[in-house]
Amino acid sequence: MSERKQRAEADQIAQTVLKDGTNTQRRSLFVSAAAFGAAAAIGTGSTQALAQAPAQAPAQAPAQPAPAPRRAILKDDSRVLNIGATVRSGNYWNFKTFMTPVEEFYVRNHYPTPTVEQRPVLARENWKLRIHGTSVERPVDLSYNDLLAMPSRTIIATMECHGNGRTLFWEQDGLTGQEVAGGNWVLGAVGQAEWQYVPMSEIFARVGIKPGARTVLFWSGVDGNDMGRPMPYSDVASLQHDMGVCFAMNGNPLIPDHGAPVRMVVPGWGGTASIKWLTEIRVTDKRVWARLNTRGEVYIGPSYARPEFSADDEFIGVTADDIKGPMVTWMPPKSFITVPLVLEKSPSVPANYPLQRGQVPRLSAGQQTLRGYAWAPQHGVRNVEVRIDGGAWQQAAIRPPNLGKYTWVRFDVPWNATAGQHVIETRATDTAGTQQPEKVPLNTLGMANWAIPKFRVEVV
Ligand SMILES: Nc1nc2c(c(=O)[nH]1)N[C@H]1C(S)=C(S)[C@@H](COP(=O)(O)O)O[C@H]1N2
Ligand SMILES: [Mo]
Repeated sequence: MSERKQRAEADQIAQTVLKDGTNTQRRSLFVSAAAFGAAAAIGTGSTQALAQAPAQAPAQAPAQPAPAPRRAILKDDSRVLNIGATVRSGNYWNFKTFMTPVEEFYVRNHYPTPTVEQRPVLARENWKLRIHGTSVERPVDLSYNDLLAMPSRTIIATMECHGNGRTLFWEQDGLTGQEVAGGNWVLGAVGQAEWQYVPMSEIFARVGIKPGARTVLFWSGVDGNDMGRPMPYSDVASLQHDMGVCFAMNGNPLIPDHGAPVRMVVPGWGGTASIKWLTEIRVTDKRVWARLNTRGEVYIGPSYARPEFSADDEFIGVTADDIKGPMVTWMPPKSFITVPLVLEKSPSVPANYPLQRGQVPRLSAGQQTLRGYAWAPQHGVRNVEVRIDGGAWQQAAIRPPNLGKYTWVRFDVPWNATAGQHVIETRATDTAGTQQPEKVPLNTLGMANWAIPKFRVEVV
């Protein structure tokens, strides 16, 4: 199936999901009753329309019951934001906990979540992980039970989509909305979980790696035939204890939306490296190019050099012409307060966003505590600062725990809010001294925008 056809199919599924009305109920302190009522009314109308459909079916309807509408994402929509066909954002303005519950964790799929019914290979008893390649001494096929019998570790780490914060390009950089394409995550394509995994060090020890390995290709091929990510062997080797083949999230087996039965987890790197529905790891002495390191999840723009390639490289479903820019690796330091960003210029406003286009969230006047999250997965958060209306930066208090790199911290800062419009900014600095900048260079896929976010509020 062509990419365009697949996208059209995904959009159609999303329409069904939107119409089923389950995703419209959202409570927020910030939303006026009128706005909320309008959203709920749309949902109710559609639900009734669907409920009446069977009664209008002709008498000679086929004996086969109509199949239930297929859902692109299986998790309940009540605790996530529906921003597109196969994508759900976390409702970051509602985040309170250090660990993100699985139900509130963002989902980023390029295709609908594959189920065991559609893809029997995903059943635990059928699942196999093939580990092979020119740089592997002893190729193996691991079953699910073989994997669980291997030594495993757990790590607490954030996972963040490369496109998280794309909204900041539209809202802050004075763009027309044409320059940057992609989903409107606002700031919620990030969450923190405890991942249980068999480290790459164990995998490598099991199969033996020959000298001269250059690339480790993590491949699914289950949800779409271009879903796999090559990683330089040197990066995998340096992360070999911290990244691995993951089978549990927050203490429970993975659910389908998060890659059941088995996915990769590469802490600190943009989410794409953490390939879901994993079936194959191939280690090779060649450089490898696929969709997710050529024209997807890469920095494309005047500030970014197109990577070098050679005729000897391996191309999977792409050609040298598809190589558009360097792939995103580590996610940069970022921060937010738990207030929904005003969406004014963004090309789209998610259907169940708590604010309508241009609507400014309201806070009551008086003593407030502004709360937020900051993360800097490569080196860990050193400090977080907040400033109001362009005034002096003030240190926020970082609330324990702070587990260092890979994890986020929660912070808070007191504010005596006076009536009127205000702008609140947050800035994280990591332990290497890297600080969120005022602006980041444009890239056309809107990757990794880590500029200081500006939260507009109206105090009444
Ligand atoms: N097979 C497969 N793996 C995938 C993807 C996908 O579409 N297919 N999306 C990637 C992207 S872009 C991200 S951000 C993470 C998201 O993981 P999550 O949905 O569990 O939050 O999965 C990655 N792994
Ligand atoms: Mo992503």
